[in-house]
Amino acid sequence: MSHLVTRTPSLRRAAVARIVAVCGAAALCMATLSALYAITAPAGALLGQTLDEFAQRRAKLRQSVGDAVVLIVSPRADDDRLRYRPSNEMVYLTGVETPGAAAALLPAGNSLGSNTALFMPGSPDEAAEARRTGISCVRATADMWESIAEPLKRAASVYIVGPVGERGIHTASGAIEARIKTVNPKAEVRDIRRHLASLRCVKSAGELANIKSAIAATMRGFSVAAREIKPGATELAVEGFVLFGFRQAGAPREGFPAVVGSGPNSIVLHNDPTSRPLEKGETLIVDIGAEVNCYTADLTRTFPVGGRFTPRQLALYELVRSVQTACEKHVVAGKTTWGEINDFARRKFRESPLRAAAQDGTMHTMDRFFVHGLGHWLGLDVHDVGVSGPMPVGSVITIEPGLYIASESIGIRIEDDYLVTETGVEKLSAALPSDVQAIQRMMRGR
Ligand SMILES: [Mn+2]
Repeated sequence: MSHLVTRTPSLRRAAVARIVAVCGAAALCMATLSALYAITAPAGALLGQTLDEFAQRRAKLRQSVGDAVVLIVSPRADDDRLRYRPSNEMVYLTGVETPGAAAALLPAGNSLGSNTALFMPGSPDEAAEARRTGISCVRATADMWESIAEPLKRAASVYIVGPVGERGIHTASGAIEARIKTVNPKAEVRDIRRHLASLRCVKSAGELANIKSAIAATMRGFSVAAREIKPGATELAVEGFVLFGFRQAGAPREGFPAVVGSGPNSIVLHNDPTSRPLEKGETLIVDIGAEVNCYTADLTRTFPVGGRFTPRQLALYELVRSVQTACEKHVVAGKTTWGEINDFARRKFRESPLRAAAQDGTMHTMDRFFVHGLGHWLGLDVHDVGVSGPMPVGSVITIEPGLYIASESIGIRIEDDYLVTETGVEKLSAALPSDVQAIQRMMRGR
């Protein structure tokens, strides 16, 4: 269930050796090594986190909902085409990945004699996973409604995941809401996600370690794929090499579908890779994120097909890099909001002396070609939940300026992942450089 954390030390050494073999610069190797060694998880850990981390989250959530009952139900694995992904709420609060498992947070003095009850579908393996959570009250999911009937009847409010009321009628949460109403018609059913969002925004030590592991696996994807970026290769093939690198590093899933776009497709923000062959002189955007222990990375690099940017591409590339650097320095925890830093990035693009043509031929300052938000929260989701106000210390963000000039078929984006700290930001993906020389080295496989 846990991935990188369950590797044996010798396997991990082998992975390190492979990464050393593909690294050129000594600085890159050292940073990569430390990122990999950070994967080591504490004893008794679940999904790379201590049992105490999960218990603290449940206690904080309990504080924010008072005497209400919180009921979290994981989806069942009923889709045989997609790899199962447990619900964020379940893994965040309990570390349990079992399909169809459920958890209830209950007010004190309830008939189960525990603040938390775990409900498992019932095989011996699943019982073993339940024991690893440290939650002592474990029942079968078949008995869930009967088990929580007494606390449900007493509850004025019950929180569930998902839309409630009219909006939830045709969803799984609608069925859960209806079931709650049959037990307690007077209970007010509410959505728990807003309460969880402010908790999830600030990362614990284990969550941060998972994001660093996801970044290390994503870097592996870049180093494998960069060598294959050459005229005649296709976007789909580049995606395949990216996924090969992810799996080699132990990441079982991606946090989002890989974006691989060349030439005219580099203008398309979420370009699904196609069989279009790459052509010399084009830019290629590779925006990828491996998932480790349910946490994802989100990194973008732009490569020159054929190994060299044209002077025009280079000027645009350096502008995007300089805007990213300026934005990194601009973040002040407790003060900077997304709205404000977006305005700041836009102003930086506008101040550049560069100009480009819109498709109607009119010339514009570069802010016209920065067509998306500067970044987002990162965590269990690639566009993670967060707070609406200033960025708190301990939150994790992306900073991803880009330029998309359709009239020249040039798309450029650079994206890195950052921890917001007391003194600014820590670049978690610093081991994957974005200067032109480093990009070219990566493409040469060094
Ligand atoms: Mn992103």
